[in-house]
Amino acid sequence: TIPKTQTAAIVPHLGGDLQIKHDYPVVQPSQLKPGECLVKLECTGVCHTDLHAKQGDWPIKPSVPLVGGHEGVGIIVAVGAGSTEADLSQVKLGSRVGIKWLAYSCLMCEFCRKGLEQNCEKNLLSGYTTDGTFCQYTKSWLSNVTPVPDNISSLEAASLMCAGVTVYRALLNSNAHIGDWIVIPGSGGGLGHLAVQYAVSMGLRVLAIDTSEDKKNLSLKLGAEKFIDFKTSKNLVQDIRDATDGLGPLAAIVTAANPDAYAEAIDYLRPGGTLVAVGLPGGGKLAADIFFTVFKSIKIVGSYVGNRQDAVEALQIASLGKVKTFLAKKPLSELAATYKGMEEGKVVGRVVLEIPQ
Ligand code: 8ID
Ligand code: ZN
Repeated sequence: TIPKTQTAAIVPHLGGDLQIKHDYPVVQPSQLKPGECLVKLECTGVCHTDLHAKQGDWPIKPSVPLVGGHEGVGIIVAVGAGSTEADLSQVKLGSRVGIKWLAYSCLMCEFCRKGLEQNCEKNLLSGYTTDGTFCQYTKSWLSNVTPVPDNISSLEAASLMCAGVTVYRALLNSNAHIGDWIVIPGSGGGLGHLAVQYAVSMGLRVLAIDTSEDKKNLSLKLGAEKFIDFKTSKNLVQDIRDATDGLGPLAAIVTAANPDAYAEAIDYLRPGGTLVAVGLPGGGKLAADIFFTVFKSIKIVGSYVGNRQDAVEALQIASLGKVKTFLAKKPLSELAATYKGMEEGKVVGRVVLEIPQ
């Protein structure tokens, strides 16, 4: 039976403090429309995006009261009456599924037809414009949840739903090929540590950039060939070039929530190289030197999460044992402390919260 109320972490208003509520309403099965489902969550990753949402520091604001979270894994416990055979062709009642940032996209518009579901004008964003995964039960959409392969635990699958999908798509957008050098600023964080692994499994050579011994050790353990500490480097451009055959990396996948991490990319990239913008510091500006962008034939690409197929592929690669989330498991009640750790740059890899059952 589905309870009427649940425990949920709520941000009551923009920039407000997080509250754990025990009487937040549960969407009842009878309220589900065709194509919708109710997911009983087991766990959820905490993405830096959730912190941006809580702080309201992006130009597009989240809806409040906000139930954040968009890296959830759980079981479909109810399906909207009238859901079609097509709705139920990939998942059904009882399926273990992942909930990603893109909770809903119409699948019919020009952007959806082109595979740019991220840019669907009717989209709903989990933990931003529709209730997310920092709760026990959340409404989702059969067309957009992702089936989780049996051999990946829910804890390990959770962060693949945002961090994993996003960096997998970003690497595809980088056009880097086997044997190419790429640089990953933010390599010790949630997105970055997964980016290192997807990159290595693509045959890329990884120069990792972050700060602290822990993040250095993790980056190297996960397959980065070299590491540079951005806080201690005296000349980052020179150090990056020196570390990559003197010519610079073919691509930079910037996963840091910090505009500084973008600042010198045009200078250190190899001619013909690609800057892939992933990290989303609120209000950040890309200051690219036009002359050298042209003169070096540089490409600048924005990469925004991934579509349904990207999610399936990102999980598939993990299912083959090539990528594993480095995570600290904590209770939902630790969400506020996790945000604090993230602000201070102390979270290595990901924090994944267990949902009270
Ligand atoms: O679709 C997208 N583009 C997408 C999807 C998901 C998340 C974008 N994001 C955004 C988030 O909103 C956030 O702005 O990516 C950014 C990183 O998210 P995250 O990986 O969840 O954050 P984290 O775990 O805090 O890791 C960030 C790492 O960056 C390092 C930090 O030390 C940390 O390890 N870092 C920073 I801050 N400044 C750096 C710098 N100048 C840096 N590393 C290298 N150089
Ligand atoms: Zn995210």
